[in-house]
Amino acid sequence: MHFNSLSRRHFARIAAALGLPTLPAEPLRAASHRDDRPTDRRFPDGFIWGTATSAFQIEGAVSEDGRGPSIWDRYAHIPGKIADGSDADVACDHYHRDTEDVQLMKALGTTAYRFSIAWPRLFPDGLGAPNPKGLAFYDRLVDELLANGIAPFATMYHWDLPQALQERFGGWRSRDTAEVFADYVAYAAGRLSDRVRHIFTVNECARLVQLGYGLGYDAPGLTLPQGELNQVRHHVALGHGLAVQAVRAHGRPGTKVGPAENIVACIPAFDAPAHVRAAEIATRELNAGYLTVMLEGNYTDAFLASAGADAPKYTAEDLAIIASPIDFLGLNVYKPDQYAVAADNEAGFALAPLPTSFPHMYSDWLRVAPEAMYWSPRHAARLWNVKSIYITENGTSATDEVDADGRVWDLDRVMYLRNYLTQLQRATAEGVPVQGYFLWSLLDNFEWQDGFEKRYGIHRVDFKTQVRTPKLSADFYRETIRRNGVA
Ligand code: GCO
Repeated sequence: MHFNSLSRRHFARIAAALGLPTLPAEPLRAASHRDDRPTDRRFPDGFIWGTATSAFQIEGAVSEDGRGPSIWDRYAHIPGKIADGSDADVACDHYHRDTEDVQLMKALGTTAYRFSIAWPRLFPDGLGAPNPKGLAFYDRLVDELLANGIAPFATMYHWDLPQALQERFGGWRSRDTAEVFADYVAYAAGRLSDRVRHIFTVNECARLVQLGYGLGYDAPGLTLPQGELNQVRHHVALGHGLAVQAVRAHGRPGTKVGPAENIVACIPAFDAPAHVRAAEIATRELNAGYLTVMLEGNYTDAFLASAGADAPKYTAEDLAIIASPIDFLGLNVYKPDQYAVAADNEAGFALAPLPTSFPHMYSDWLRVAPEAMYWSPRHAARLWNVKSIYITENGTSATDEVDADGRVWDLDRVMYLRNYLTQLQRATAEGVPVQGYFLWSLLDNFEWQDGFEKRYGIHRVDFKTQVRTPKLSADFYRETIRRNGVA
């Protein structure tokens, strides 16, 4: 039997018999002794530390106060779509526990919170008459955050499209959805941006299109042919641009707006100039459908050539809308998507195959390579001269075993976070303009098609009792925030 296979309880008994110290039942507190090591691994003064969630994944109350159904409500109730057969009808019951959850954020020392607004709460049918009770929830949440010194950062679309729009327009297959999305954003920004000074338009265009309309994993569960898929992608990018313009026209002057995109992270195989340049070129090409067109105002020649007859149909005006100037770039960074090497081909790069033994975290897709957190914002800053970047998501699932005292010693999540944050600090120390970091996630929550099987929170949620319990990673994050440097 390998030593590591001993159960924690068995080890505790051995430790007690040998008089060895067993784990403290109480949370680990920052050591009181002075630490004389250099403090040069600090983040910039004023760096913003936050946590991130999304409406559908935490709120529950799916039929309360006039909320209409979303495509994810419908999808989660289709047998076989969700790994554990669960749904988000209750989730973390955040709709009724928002005040308690704000106190969890405050106890961490965070000064910002990234949440999403549920379109079907404000417009149960996606358009038409707004639902005042739906808006009232976000009014209360924003006021509670501000009363506790936490800046609200609101995402307008985190995949919960009103089901009525799926039925009326075919969702993002129709340009009309992009148009009514802008109307919803105009309404929300008009009523909240006096206090919500940072707005993200769309969360992860890339994933909602590829997994929702291409591979059929996410709602609405479609598997469209490439040409139609490219047109969906164009409509979502157009929705982003129209939303930017809606915030400019209807939001309080000075409201800042930008996307929150899961950048295709292209990492140099190793840090040699030729491979670094190859990774930059790869980043531009592999993000052509979203970030590149948003920041350059055109689809790349290679993107259009590879699409051929399946290329999206668009006008010059569309491109100008998509490239509406933004104030910041939100990047969701989890994993290395591609490793690039220099190549003397037309593309200027080649992609190295990822070995099957490449390490990953508890989710198979979540390959672990902390340097993704250094290169992704650095590429964005160098390629597109972006002046303000937020890491809008970073975190990992873990097995999160609960010990006899109800504690979760998620050392794997702490290892992941420590190493990614070390790479992020490396980037900021070199002048990459990252203004803040939002940890995914404040709470264990409904992880889309994984249901509640994959836990990403730094607070454990007992979904039977709704009790929230800080994990070791919450202690780690609190200490990192306290010192503005990696603990
Ligand atoms: C995403 C979404 C989140 C996920 C998180 C873990 O990036 O896929 O924004 O809603 O829950 O990333 O997969």
